[in-house]
Amino acid sequence: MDQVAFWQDIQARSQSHWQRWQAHLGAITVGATPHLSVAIVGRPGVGKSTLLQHLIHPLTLPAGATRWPVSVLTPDPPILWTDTPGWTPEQTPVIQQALAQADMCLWVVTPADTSELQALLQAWGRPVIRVVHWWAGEPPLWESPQANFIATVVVRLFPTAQPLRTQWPDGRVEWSEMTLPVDVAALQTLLADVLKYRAAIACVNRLLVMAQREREWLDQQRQIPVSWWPVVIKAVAVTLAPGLLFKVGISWCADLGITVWLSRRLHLPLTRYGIERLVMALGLSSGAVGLESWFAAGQGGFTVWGDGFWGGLTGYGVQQVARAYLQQGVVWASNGPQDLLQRIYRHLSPGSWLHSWVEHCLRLVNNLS
Ligand SMILES: Nc1nc2c(ncn2[C@@H]2O[C@H](COP(=O)(O)OP(=O)(O)OP(=O)(O)O)[C@@H](O)[C@H]2O)c(=O)[nH]1
Ligand SMILES: [Mg+2]
Repeated sequence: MDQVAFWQDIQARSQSHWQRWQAHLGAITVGATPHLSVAIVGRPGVGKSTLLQHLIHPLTLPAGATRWPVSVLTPDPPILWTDTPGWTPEQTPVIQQALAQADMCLWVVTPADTSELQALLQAWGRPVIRVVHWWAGEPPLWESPQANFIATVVVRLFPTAQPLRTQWPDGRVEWSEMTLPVDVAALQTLLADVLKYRAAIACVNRLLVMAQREREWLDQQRQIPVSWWPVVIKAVAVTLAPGLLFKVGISWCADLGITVWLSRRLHLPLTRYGIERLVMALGLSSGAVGLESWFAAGQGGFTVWGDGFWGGLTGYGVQQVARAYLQQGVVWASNGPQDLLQRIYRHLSPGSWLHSWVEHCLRLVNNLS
C-alpha cells in the first residue's frame, strides 16, 4: 500500500470509529483544517512574538491586540500561526486553549531556560519543535530530539554582535566585532519539511484526542455501580431450577442475559475482542454453580442457600468481567484509536521522528488505559 493510500485508509477508519461514538466523544477540531495550525509558546519575554513576526513577514501581527491568543494565517506556507502570552499560571487557560486547537507547537526557549514546560508539553503529546533563541555566548548544545520533541533548532531573532579573532601571518592577533544577522532559515526549512507530513500529523493527533476522550468516557462508565437485581434474579432462578443440569443451563443463560443487558445499559457493543475471556468467565461461572450443586446434593437446606449464594456471586462476577470486556472492545476494536496508532507505528520506518513520536503517543494512550 502506498503512503497516500495508507493514510487515507487510517483516516477513513478513524472517521468511521469517531462517527460511531460521536455522541460520547464530542467534536474533534484538531486536524480538521486544510492548513497546519502552529501555536507558539514559551515563558514571558523569550521572543515568541519576535519569532512569529519573522516567520509571517511581510504580514504583521495585529498591533495592540488585547485578546489572546492572536492568530495569523499565511497562505504560503499554509499555516495558521497562533501567538500566546508568556507562560504564567494566570495565562495557563489561554495557552491551553491555543494548544487544544494546534496541530503542533514551537516552544521558544533561551539557552538559560529551565524546562518546567517540558513535562506539560510531553503530556500534551502533539509534535513540539524546541526553538532556542540564541543571542550571546557559545552556541547552545541540546540533546537529540526524542518522543514528541521532534527537533531542536537555534535561531537568532535580533542582529547579534559577535567577537571576531583575526591572526595575521606575522603572529599578530586582532580582535574586532562583527554583527550576525537575524537567522530563522533553519526553522523555516524544518517547517517546510514537517508540512510534507501534514496528513500524518493531523491523523495521529486526532487518534490521540480520540483515545483520551474515550478514556474519559469509559472512566465515567466505571463509576456506574453494579446492578443488584440481575444478581438477585439469577440467585433465585438457580435456586428454583430442578436438577443439576437445569441449574447449569439457567446459570449460563442468565450470565449471557446479564452480558447483553450490560451492553445495552453501557451503550457498548458486543465485539470479538477479548470474547474468549468472556466465554471462559461464563464457563467458570456455570461450572462453579454446577460443582456447588453437585457437592451439596442431599444436604437439604444447605443446597438452597448454597445455590442462591453461588448463583448471586457468579452473577456479580460476570457483571465485572463483562464490563471490562465491553470497554476493551471499544478501545481495541479494529478501528479503535489504540489499534490504529499501533498500525501506524508498524508502518513507519524506525529512526524517523514520526516513528518516535507515534511510539510516544502509544505510550501515552497505554498509560491512560
Ligand atoms: N538580544 C536582543 N534582545 C532583544 C532586543 N530587543 C528586545 N529584546 C528582548 O527580546 C525579548 C523578545 O521580546 P518578545 O518577542 O516580545 O517576547 P515574547 O516572548 O513575545 O514576550 P511576551 O509576549 O511578553 O511573553 C524581550 O525580552 C526583549 O527584551 C535586541 O535588540 N537584542
Ligand atoms: Mg509576545
